[in-house]
Amino acid sequence: MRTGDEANGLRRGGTIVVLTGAGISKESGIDTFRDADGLWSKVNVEDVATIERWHRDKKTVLDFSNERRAAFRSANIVPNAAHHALGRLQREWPGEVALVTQNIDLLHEAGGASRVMHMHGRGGLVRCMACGTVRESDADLFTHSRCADCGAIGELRPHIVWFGEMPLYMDEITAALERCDLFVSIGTSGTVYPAAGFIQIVRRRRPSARTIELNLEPSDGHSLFGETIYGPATEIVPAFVERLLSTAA
Ligand code: BJW
Repeated sequence: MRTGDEANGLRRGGTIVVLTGAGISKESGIDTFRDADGLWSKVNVEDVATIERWHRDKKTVLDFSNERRAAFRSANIVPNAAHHALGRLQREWPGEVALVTQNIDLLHEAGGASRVMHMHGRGGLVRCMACGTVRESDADLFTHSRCADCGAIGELRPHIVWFGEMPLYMDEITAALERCDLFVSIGTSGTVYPAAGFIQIVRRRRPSARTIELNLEPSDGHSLFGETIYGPATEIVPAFVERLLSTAA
C-alpha cells in the first residue's frame, strides 16, 4: 500500500471531484456487486441489467428490479459515517465539490450532500421508454404498467442505467474532471466504464491534479492513482475528509 498526504498542498478553494461506488454503502447494509457476497454472485448480470435483455424479456428485468426495491424498503438503510463525511465536505470545503456516484441509493443525499450526480440513475424514479418522461415513483413495475403521460403499456422501467446504455451527466462530469485539482475514488472496483476511465481522463487532461483511491482493497486501476488508502469506508473516509478540511482551514 502506498500512503502519503496528497491532501496537503491542495489549494484552498480548489475543485474536488469525488467518485463513489457500491463500497461506500456496504456498511449501510447494501450489497456490492462484485465482492464474494455481492449481487452478481447471486444473479447473472446478463439476465437482469442489460438493455438487450430488457428488449428481449422485460418481465425478468422488471421482476429483478421489483425484488431489489422490496429489499431496500424492508431493510433499515441509513447513511453511514462515510456518507456524512462527504456531505460535510460539500458544505465546508471552500471550493467546488462535484460528487459523482455510480450508486442508485439516496444515501449521499440522506447524509447531507446537496448535489449528487447519479451517473447510473437512481431509485425512486421511473422512465417511459416510449415518451421519455421521468417521474417520481416507488411503485413496482410490470409488463402491463401504463405510462400516465403517453398511455404506452409495458414501456415503464426504472430510471437506472443498464449495460449498453449511456450513463447520465457525462458532459458535466467530464468538464469537472478536466478542471479538478483533486480526484478521489471511493468504494468502486474500477471495472465498469466509463467511471473506471475517469482516472485516465484526469491524468491525461489535468496532470497537475492529485489523485487518490480509498477502498477496502486495491481496485483494478489502483496503480494509476498517486495515493491509495485501504480500509472500511466508515473509517477511512471521515479521517480523510477531516484531514482535507483541516488543511484548508
Ligand atoms: C468497500 C467496502 C467498504 C466493499 N469500504 N470499500 C469492454 C471493455 C470496456 C468497456 C466495455 C466493454 N464491453 C462493454 C463495455 C462498457 C460497459 C462496461 O464497462 N463493461 C465492463 C464490465 C467490461 N459499460 C457500460 O455499458 C456503461 N455504458 C457505457 O459504457 O456507455 C457507452 C459510453 C462510452 C463512452 C463514454 C460514455 C459512455 C453502462 C454501465 C451501467 C452499469 N450499471 C450497473 C447497474 C446495475 C443495475 C442495478 O443497480 O440494479 O451499475 S452495473 C453495477 O456496476 C452498478 C454499479 O454502479 C457498477 C459499478 O460497480 P461498483 O460500484 O464499482 O461496485 P463493485 O461491487 O464492483 O465494487 C465495490 C468495491 O467496493 C470493491 O472494490 C470492494 O473492495 C469495495 N468495498 N466493501 C470500502 N466497507
